[in-house]
Parts: sequence; C-alpha cells; structure tokens
Amino acid sequence: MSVVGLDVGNVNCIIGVARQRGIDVVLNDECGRETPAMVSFSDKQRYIGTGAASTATMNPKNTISQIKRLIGRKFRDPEVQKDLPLFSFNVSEGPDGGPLINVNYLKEKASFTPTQILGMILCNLKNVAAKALGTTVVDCVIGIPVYFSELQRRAYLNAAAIAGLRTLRLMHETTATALAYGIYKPGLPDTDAFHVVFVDVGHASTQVSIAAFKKGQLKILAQAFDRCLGGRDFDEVLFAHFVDRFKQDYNINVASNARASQRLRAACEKLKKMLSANAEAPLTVECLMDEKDVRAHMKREEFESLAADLLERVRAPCERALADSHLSLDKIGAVEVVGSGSRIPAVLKIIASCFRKEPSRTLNASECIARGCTLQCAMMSPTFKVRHFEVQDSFPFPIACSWRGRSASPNAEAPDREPAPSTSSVVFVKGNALPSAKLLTFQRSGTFSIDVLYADARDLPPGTPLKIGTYQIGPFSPCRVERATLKVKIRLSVDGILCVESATLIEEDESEMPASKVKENPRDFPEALPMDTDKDGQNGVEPQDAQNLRTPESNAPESKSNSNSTKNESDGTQPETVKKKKSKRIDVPVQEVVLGALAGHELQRAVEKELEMALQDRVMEETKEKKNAVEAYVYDMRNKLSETFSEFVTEREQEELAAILQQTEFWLYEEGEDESKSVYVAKLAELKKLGDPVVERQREDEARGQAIEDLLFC
Ligand code: ATP
Ligand code: MG
Ligand code: K
Repeated sequence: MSVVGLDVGNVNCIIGVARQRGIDVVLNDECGRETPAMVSFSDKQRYIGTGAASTATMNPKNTISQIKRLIGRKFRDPEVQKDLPLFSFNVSEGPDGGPLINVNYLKEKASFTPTQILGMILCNLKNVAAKALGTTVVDCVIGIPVYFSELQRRAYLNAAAIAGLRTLRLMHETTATALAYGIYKPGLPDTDAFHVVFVDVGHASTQVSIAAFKKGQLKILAQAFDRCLGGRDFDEVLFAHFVDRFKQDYNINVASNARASQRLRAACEKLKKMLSANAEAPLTVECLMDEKDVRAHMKREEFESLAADLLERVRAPCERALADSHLSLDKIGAVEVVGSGSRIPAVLKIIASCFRKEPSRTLNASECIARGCTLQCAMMSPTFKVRHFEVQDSFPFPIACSWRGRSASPNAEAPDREPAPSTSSVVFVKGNALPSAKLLTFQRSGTFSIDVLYADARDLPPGTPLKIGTYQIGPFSPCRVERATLKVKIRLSVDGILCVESATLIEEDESEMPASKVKENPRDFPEALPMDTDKDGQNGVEPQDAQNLRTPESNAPESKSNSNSTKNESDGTQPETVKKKKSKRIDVPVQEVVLGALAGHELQRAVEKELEMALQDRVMEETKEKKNAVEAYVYDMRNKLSETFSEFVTEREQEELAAILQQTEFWLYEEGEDESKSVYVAKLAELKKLGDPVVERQREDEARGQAIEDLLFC
C-alpha cells in the first residue's frame, strides 16, 4: 500500500512519500522537487508537468495552468469571469454550466473539463511517485484549500478517480501544514494548549488557520481566507503599472498583445520576487513589442505603495480568524507563514501587525502541505507506524437541512392535504468538527425529501446556489402507526463532503412504547456516532443543536415535552431502554441528487478517455525512445568503427556500414523524422543486422583475452 501526499498548487505541485526512514519529497524526471501544475496539448500527445512548462511560451493557447481556479465552479461565476483574461487558453461555457477548456489536440479541436485536466495532473504526480517508490501508487491524501465548496471537493475526488487514485482523505492545506508542524514539535503542553496561527499566501489565494496544540493532538479553532488574494495579484498591480508607463515611454499598448502581455507578466513576477530581497530592482524585456526593448526600475517603496490596497486586504482574513478563535492576542504562541506569496516583506509586516508577533518560518514553506498530507496518509495506512497524533479539523461553512414540513397534527387520523412551508435548520455550525454526523428525526407517512444547503452565502463565491443536494427518503411503508418515525443520518465526511448517509424506519411495539416517546438520542443506535463528540466528550447532539434538529413535529404537544427533556434523555438512563429494544429498525432507501456533480457514467467515460490519452502519450514516448535508439546507434557505431572495431571489420564491411550510417542520419532528419514506432524498430534491426557480426567478433576477442588473463592469474 502506497503512502503518498499530494499538494496541488495553482503553480506547482509537490509529492510526498513515506519511506521506512521518514517522509520524503520526491524528485520528478527533471530532478525538481516542484512539478508545474500544467498540461499542454500538441499535435501528437499531451505534456504534463515539467514537459508542459517547457512548451508554455511556444504553445500558450494549448497550455493549461491554474486549473485549481476553475475546478468545480461555474463559467458564469463572477470570480471565474475575472480570472479568464489572465489565462492564455480559451475557456467556454459547458453544457452543465461549468467551464470547458478548448484546445487543439492531435490536430483537432478538443474540449476538456477542469476535472479532466486535474485528473491528468494527478495522474502525472502518481506516475512520478510510483517511479520513485518502485511500486504502484493508489492510496493518497490530497490537499485542498479550506474554502473549497462541495462541488470543488467532489470534483477533486472525481479527478483523483480519473487518475486511478484512491483518495483516503482530502485534507485542508492549512491543516496539513499544522500537522507537519505539530508532529515534530517537541515539548507540546499536556494541558494549556499552545496556539499557532498559520498564514498561507499562495499564488491566487490566502488562507489563515489557528490551531490549538497539545501533546499528541491538534485542533483547528478557526479558519478564514480570501479566495482572490495571492502572489499573482501583486504581479497584476505591477503589470497594470507598466502597461501605462510603456504607453507613455515607448508608445506601445502591451495589453493589446497576448504574447507581449504574457512576457510582461512574467517580467513583473520576476521584479516582484527581486523586490522581496532587494530595495530596488530592474525590469527589462527585450523586443517586447514593435521591436522595442523596454527597461525600467522600481524601488520597493514604490511597489508597496502601488500594492497598498492589496496589502491591506491581507489583514481581513487574519482578523477574522482571530475573532473566530475567541483567543486574545496574548494567547497566540507563534505565527507561522507558508506559501511563497508571503515572501513579500510588506505582507509579513501586515501579518506581524495583526498578531503583534514576528512571524516565523519554521516550516519548509513550499513542502509542508505535501508533508502533512503524507503524514496523514501514513497514519491512515496499516503498513506504516507513525507517532499517534490526533488531528481535529473543522469545516468553514455552516450547513442547514430543509424539508417540506407539515405542522404536526396530534390527530393521526387527519391526512395532510397541503404541504406547509419548508422548514430549515442548521445541522452543522461554522467550525463544526470534521468528520461529523447528526441525526434528524422525522415523523412521516410516505416518501419525502430533504435539501442540504449552505446556511450562509457570505463566505461562498458570489452567485453560488445555496442548495447543495436533495435527498429523497423512501419509499417505506409504516405499519401499525399512521406516521412512522424515521431517523435520518446526515454526514459531514472527513473530506468536508455532505451526504444523507442513511435513513432508518423505527418500528415500535405500540403496546409498549408510543411513537411519540421515541428518543432522539443517537445512542439509540447500535452504531453510536464516535465522531460526533461534543465538548464534554459525550456522544450525541448538543442540546441547542438537538432543538434545531427537531422536525416540525416538535411543535406537537407531545414532541415538545420531548425537546424539553433533551438533557435527561441524552443520559440514556431512563427505564424505557429495556422496552426500546423491542423496536425494529428497517433501512429506508435514500436517493441522492447533488446539483452539478458528475454522474457515474460520465465519470466512467472520463476514466476511459484518460486511459486512451495516456496510451497515446505512451506510444509517443516509446516512439521517441525508439527514434533515439536509432540515432544513438548511428553515432555509437560510427565512433567505434574507427576505434574499437577497426581491427574486427573488413574494408568492405567498413565501407558498407559507414554508408548506411550516413544514410540513416540523413533519413532521421528528413523523411524519417516523424515515423511510427515500428518503423524505428525496423530501422534499428536493419542496422544491427550489418553491425552485429562486427560487435560479436570484438566481444569474442575480448572474452578470449579475459580467459587468457584468468589462466595466467590462476
Ligand atoms: P495556491 O496556494 O494559490 O494554490 P501555490 O501553492 O502554487 O498556489 P505558492 O507556490 O505558495 O502558490 O506561491 C506562488 C506565488 O509566490 C507566486 O505568485 C510567486 O510569484 C510568489 N513568489 C515566489 N517567490 C517569491 C518571492 N521571493 N517574493 C515574492 N513572491 C514570491
Ligand atoms: Mg499553496
Ligand atoms: K498507520
């Protein structure tokens, strides 16, 4: 079983693996620790990772990057619309409202969903990891931004499935960072927690999380973010500045030219990085536009004043996280910054002023997420022994359930003619522990449905529909009682994905226990909910939540008395427990409709498509290898003919071989430049037929020499 942790960034990906001696970051084929999060398409194949990055400037329209910005989102999402002009590739609206990426591939137009593109990137990371480990890779933990919505999380799981990966867990990037920090930290306290703020300023977004550490455990207290504030925004400020400036100084409008814009953006990023280490830095681009070389200088103060608004925006997520953590500043033990965007000194200054503490860089800023994910994967794997470290993550969005309620009628005889307005209540509060489960109790006489929705639009991308999914519960046939009692379990998975996990019909023996007395205590269930532990360490729903959880029927007089006695009930010590055992539990079917999620057959198609493209890539790679083998043979043989082989070759053979080698060399540059694999294989065989006898003679001679030598030394 493989133990792999993946950090997929907007710019770079890092692959962590567990080996018996510890966690390692794997080197890719180019010996880099960071693999570009890029895919490019050509007439013959795809290039993924380092291969894609090297063709980016030559093939910008078919080189896809920053896929993390598009995944699981709608084309019309205003944030997506704002991002599009920054991309060099074409994006249109897909039939499902999601973005579609349009490229030229295999000399034809092709379109891919962001999920497919991420699948390609993950598949490449998987292959790099497999090569490094020398095994197949299946199990992994993948980092995600804490602000990811339900659809984004589901899209990641689908992309991983397309790549042939089994995701043991999607892990919030900041939580992975906290784990990588805490597990090696000596001297964590037993009682009073040590509080650490983690600030990750990435390429496109900023995340802040506050964790409480104790010996062997961490708990995320608060998370806040700005989805649209990162290193690239600083590049844009510089870009806009120089576009204006070059209009005046050089009379060119860089923004009107896609290639020039790309080059100026790259130069601005470089300038930004230089200004992190120097008080002043140059910007030069040769032949930027209209054959003009541009040249400029900038001082750090000027950059900081241009970026003043952006810098100010770093404050908000820091302050929000602090407020949500309910900690006073003196309780903050350390501020750790990660993410390369935080290398801007002014960003650090703002962070320092928010927490009145000098930020530190204890962690390897670019590798900590991958390391944390790998540690988590190792802890979940039976094959690795890892120091126990409990991670209690939290979920940033409050989640509600709503249902078409009927006001409860105490008179069971009265049929419900008109549906009452829908009722909704929060089932998971903001900051709810991950994973978690809650039980809802319903009294219903037939199939009904529950909507799962975001309870608050504020932290979501503008225009995100609140509704996440609809669950149909039923059919079921209540027997004896007119309205059956159903327990519906809502789960917030460790990945931060919501679902109605199960529905159970509780059938009571009426003579012994009236339906109205059914308890709402999750302990009624044989499988208690170990995840759903409240502050006191007790299983079950917290009292105030329990009230939220009540169905509309709780208005009914008998239910009301129930809700008043929640506390007593959760003790589970009442005498009825004996009678309760007589109740029967019957599983009721649950049907899920998650809006915008990939259907099973669509996923299957995507998996097949990926295999087909991967095969094409492999064929092309092998073709290249075979071609290289022909080329290598030509050069090697030619060299050896005049040296090593000279005494083993007749003059005629020598001439014949030299001629065919020469011919083959020309052929490789001309009609043989772009041939199929089998042609190169045949060509090499043809050469070897002539060359092998010579090679053989030389080898025999060498062996004879060796034998004589061995004899002499005996
Ligand atoms: P994200 O976290 O948004 O998904 P990512 O993880 O790929 O993206 P990082 O690698 O953390 O992002 O950061 C990349 C950003 O950091 C880029 O915008 C890059 O320009 C910027 N950056 C890198 N080095 C420096 C530096 N020395 N000074 C300032 N900015 C830098
Ligand atoms: Mg990052
Ligand atoms: K383990």
